[in-house]
Amino acid sequence: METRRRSNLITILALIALSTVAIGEALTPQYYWQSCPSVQEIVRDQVQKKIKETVVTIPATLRLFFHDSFVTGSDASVLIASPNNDAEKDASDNLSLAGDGFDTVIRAKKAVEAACPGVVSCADILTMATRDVISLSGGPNYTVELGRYDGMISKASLVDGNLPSPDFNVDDLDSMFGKHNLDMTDMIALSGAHTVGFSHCSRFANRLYNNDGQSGQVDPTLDVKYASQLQEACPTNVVPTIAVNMDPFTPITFDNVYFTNLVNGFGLFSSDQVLYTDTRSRPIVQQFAANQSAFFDAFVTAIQKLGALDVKTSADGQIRRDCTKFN
Ligand code: HEM
Ligand SMILES: *[C@@H]1O[C@H](CO)[C@@H](O)[C@H](O)[C@H]1NC(C)=O
Ligand SMILES: *[C@@H]1O[C@H](CO)[C@@H](O)[C@H](O)[C@H]1NC(C)=O
Ligand SMILES: CC(=O)N[C@H]1CO[C@H](CO)[C@@H](O)[C@@H]1O
Repeated sequence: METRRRSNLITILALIALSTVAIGEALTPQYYWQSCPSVQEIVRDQVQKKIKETVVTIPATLRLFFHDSFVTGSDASVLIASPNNDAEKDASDNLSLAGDGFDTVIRAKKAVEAACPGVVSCADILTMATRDVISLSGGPNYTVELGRYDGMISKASLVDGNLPSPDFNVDDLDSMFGKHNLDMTDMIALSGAHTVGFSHCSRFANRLYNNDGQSGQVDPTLDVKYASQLQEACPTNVVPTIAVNMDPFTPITFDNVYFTNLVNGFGLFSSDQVLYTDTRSRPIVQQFAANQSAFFDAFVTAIQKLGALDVKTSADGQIRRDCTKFN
């Protein structure tokens, strides 16, 4: 009796402690209101300047945020540079991460440090910069939750098996996104990020020349004319540096054309096109193709979930001085 009462009390105290931590460390849009009131304007200004130099900034930053969040959470672990080439960014899946995404965060961090040194995390700067590239390219402008700490672990080996592959089917995609509590709608909306940016030929060449492992076979779900245009852009003896727009119609605008592309057979990866060919995901693709606001609403919900994955706190993180190095 006595023991049970004591253990109940311990349970209650433990619950209070847990909820205090959760509330104390919860992300909030107001996180820097006192410590760095103009952080959002400073970041947006840097992002805008960088986009004027090169539009590659837009897809590069967005993809960097995705890769960071899916591997050990939204904690800027992907930014760490390693002398031994064994950090997260050195993993083979990261080979194609464009340097302009890294550069955007590094520049914004420098400007933020000049105004309020030592208080804003690189993870929050990447989150703000991602919102900015989306809203500055025609996409939704949404409120970002802030208060992330920067992670203390960055390993190439942790990337393996944690990023989706362009030959995934709907079950593969759903199970990988589901591990992060992202449902089918979240997964489809986030795939809409492929409305901007480039892909190297090697990531989809099998659909042009060797579909289902059959030599000479073209993926029948590809629009015929698009398939031959892609074959022209990506000859079989292709040099690995060639890349094509993922949305051939509006490649630098964040819009719902990605989804109308899927309806018309213009999905670049089979992981894109299966969202339309699979009857379980097709209704959502059709809805996003017909209604851009519906896509934007779902995208904002999903990307906010992405930014809340495995967030670090003062207990297991730090505010990095240099985004590419642990303090
Ligand atoms: C659904 C599963 C996904 C797969 C299989 C996938 C795969 C890929 C691949 C293979 C590339 C081309 C890389 C290259 O060759 O340069 C790419 C590019 C890109 N991905 Fe994804 N991705 C997925 C989801 C996402 C998500 C959720 C986002 C962001 C929210 C995203 C954002 C991007 C962007 C913006 C690019 C263009 C990068 C650039 O131009 O530098 N992707 N993706
Ligand atoms: C997004 O909203 C903020 C706050 O209202 C505003 O200052 C900013 O200019 C907006 N960005 C775009 C690209 O419209
Ligand atoms: C489009 O989606 C928006 C936002 O989800 C919704 O409010 C609106 O009713 C939809 N429009 C149509 C024509 O279905
Ligand atoms: C942008 C970037 O840092 N890419 C790196 C990805 O991994 C390769 C292989 O280790 C590096 O050479 C790249 O610099």
